[in-house]
Amino acid sequence: MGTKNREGELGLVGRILGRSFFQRHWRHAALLIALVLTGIGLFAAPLRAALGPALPVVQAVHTYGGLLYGLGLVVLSLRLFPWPPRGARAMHRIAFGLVVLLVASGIGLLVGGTLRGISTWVHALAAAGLVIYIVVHLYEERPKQLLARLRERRRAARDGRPQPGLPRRALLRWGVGALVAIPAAYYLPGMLRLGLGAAIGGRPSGGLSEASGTLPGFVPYTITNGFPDIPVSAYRLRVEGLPSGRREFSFQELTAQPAETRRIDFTCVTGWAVDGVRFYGTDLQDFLTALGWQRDAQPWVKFSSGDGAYTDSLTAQQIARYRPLIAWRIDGLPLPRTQGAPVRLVVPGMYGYKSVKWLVGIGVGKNVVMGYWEQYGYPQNAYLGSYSGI
Ligand SMILES: Nc1nc2c(c(=O)[nH]1)N[C@H]1C(S)=C(S)[C@@H](COP(=O)(O)O)O[C@H]1N2
Ligand SMILES: [Mo]
Repeated sequence: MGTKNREGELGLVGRILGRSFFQRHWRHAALLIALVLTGIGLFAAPLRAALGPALPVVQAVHTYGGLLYGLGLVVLSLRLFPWPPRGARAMHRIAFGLVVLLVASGIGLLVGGTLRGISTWVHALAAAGLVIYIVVHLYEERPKQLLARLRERRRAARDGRPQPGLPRRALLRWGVGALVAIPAAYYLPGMLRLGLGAAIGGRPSGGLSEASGTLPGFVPYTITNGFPDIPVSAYRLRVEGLPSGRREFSFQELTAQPAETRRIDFTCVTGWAVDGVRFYGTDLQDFLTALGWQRDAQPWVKFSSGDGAYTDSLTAQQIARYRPLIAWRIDGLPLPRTQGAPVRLVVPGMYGYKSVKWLVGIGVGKNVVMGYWEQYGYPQNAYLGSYSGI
């Protein structure tokens, strides 16, 4: 199929999407770029924080925009099979393939369950590939052209002739290119690590990954600049608000408590998940109850981190239902520093952001204390599925 008759051959689909869908390449590009930018916004923790209450809107744009785009593309490619038309450059064919992978893995992320693992790394790798394609494609117009035009303008000004305009299209392209390239370049290594880590590393086979000190598959978040280094000998867990007053536990005292293993699917709202992780520690509800916690009079429990910034909270009902663990081992090993050493909270059945790392404080009380991510619009009740999507 040649390219010149495409518009006519589009028929109904063409009329729905706009007759000049292909000619008006920019309409198509703008949609794709909006998807990439919202995707970066969802992927990057500092951007998620900056988005605050706008986050669900960004999420909706990304999810539904992606689905619409994907459906449009499938309809078009069926109608015009093979699409892109024969003769299209290899680079565009590859980009088309990447978009198909993104849509398929995006649907996989929405479906979740066992599809989530593979969908996460396919989505991350295809997104990284597509971003590279977009940037290369936008910069195909060589700067030589612009430089020649600038020289021409200077000459015209000197000779008193009217100056030719700047190639606005090229400037626009470069502007858009920078808009995509700068955040993408910053987050590309993270995307690749997420994709390749899951593809190559798979599930941990009992050992910590040497390079990062983090279990394969996990993305070790921190809202501060680094990972606190809390030696076991200096560690203290402070429990406040109890009728019997404040209590303090050393690592030895804490790990002498009755302990058990919970096997959970650790899931982050950003899409990655590590299935079947074993955490070992003491049951939060039993621990607090033994200290005299009055559940009805003190229905809120607040957790704070040794990083000095991260907090979260749970209600007594949530604790009774999800049975969180105060954990010090993961998959049979001491917690790595990046993942909350020496002690973290683990809330099975809730998104990862409830699982406070470097846990140094627990406070019980009458009133709600909003956690770090909740202040930015994430649900307090973060049971899996409460935050649909990617
Ligand atoms: N102190 C602290 N705890 C934290 C976070 C953080 O940034 N700081 N990130 C949370 C989020 S969003 C997730 S998904 C998990 C990540 O756990 P991991 O580092 O073991 O992968 O930790 C949670 N606990
Ligand atoms: Mo997370």
